[in-house]
Amino acid sequence: MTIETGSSKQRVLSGIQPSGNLTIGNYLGALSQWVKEQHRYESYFCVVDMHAITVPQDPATLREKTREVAALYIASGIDPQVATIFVQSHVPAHAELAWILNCFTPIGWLNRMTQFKDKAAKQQADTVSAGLFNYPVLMAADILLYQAHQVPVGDDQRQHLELTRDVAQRFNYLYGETFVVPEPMIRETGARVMGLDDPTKKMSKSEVDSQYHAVYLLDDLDWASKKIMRAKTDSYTDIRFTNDPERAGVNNLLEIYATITGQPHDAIEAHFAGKGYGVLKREVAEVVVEMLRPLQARYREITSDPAYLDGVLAQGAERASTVAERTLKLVKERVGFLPPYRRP
Ligand code: AQP
Repeated sequence: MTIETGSSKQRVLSGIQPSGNLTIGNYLGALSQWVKEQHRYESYFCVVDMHAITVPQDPATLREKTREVAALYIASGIDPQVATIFVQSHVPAHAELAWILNCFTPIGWLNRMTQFKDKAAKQQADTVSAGLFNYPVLMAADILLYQAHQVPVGDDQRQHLELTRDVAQRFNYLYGETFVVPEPMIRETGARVMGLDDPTKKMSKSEVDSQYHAVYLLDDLDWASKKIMRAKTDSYTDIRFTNDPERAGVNNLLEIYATITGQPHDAIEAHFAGKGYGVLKREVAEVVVEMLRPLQARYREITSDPAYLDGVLAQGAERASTVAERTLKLVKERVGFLPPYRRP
């Protein structure tokens, strides 16, 4: 049986947490793919503030970052007339479905999640929240509510996507076809941009120990360039793509260059043959800066009119709720909840 979505296009859903400053990793791994695919799919892009509170957040900063991330979606090229942009907490169906799915997700599945282990390890054991543990179930709810066929994410989200598929299949097996089982859409280059200060670690917006870790989308352009010029490399001299962990820094710079320029690996290696790391860094810095320049100009334009963003988010919440509530209603019927109470 195919699940009726009421659209001739397949659906896409993805989101980013407003848990810090968006990095070029978020852009290259996720956002740039969303922009590319928005016309091909019926797309839903949310700012996942409910995910963000799985680790401590300052309320005023969370509000500010939620708007900033939404504006960055538009500045990156998501057209709110084409795709639905919304804030997760504006659509209560996410929390409701997450609870129901929690009741169908074995703890053993969640115990295997590496992101939980990594994030829990950064906190004092007695402060790690149940929300952080259940994060992948909320993510499953986000995706399954919209009957998304494809989920464009970076490589770090692969395991959560697998869990989403498992949860959907389990529910479908128990109650009959209810959810589309989604596929990950993970790009070949740029799916895992590494830290500039430590290329063995993923570039992450919440990694704030070193000021040289990441380039942020709203960084001053000279400062962004300086960070790339200081990126960790190695003591070899040749410039080529490699899996050698000792050379992860150079490989990371080449991957960033390849993702932005779209050039094939052999052409890039030929271009840099015989050149030094200084040239590599300078040219990577140039392409990053030229990518950020128009994005930042659009961001300034969007944020100069707060009412415009309010309107986009209000319209997005309306559109998203309509779709989400349809799925939630079906799920509630399937599990045996009474129909909604109506005032006599
Ligand atoms: N370094 C990266 N390379 C490629 N893609 C990345 N993504 C994140 N980092 C990289 C992708 O960006 C999207 C947003 O992710 P998220 O905000 O939901 O959380 P995350 O995956 O945990 O990303 P961060 O930046 O590391 O956030 P924090 O530090 O708050 O946990 C996802 O599609 C992700 O794959």
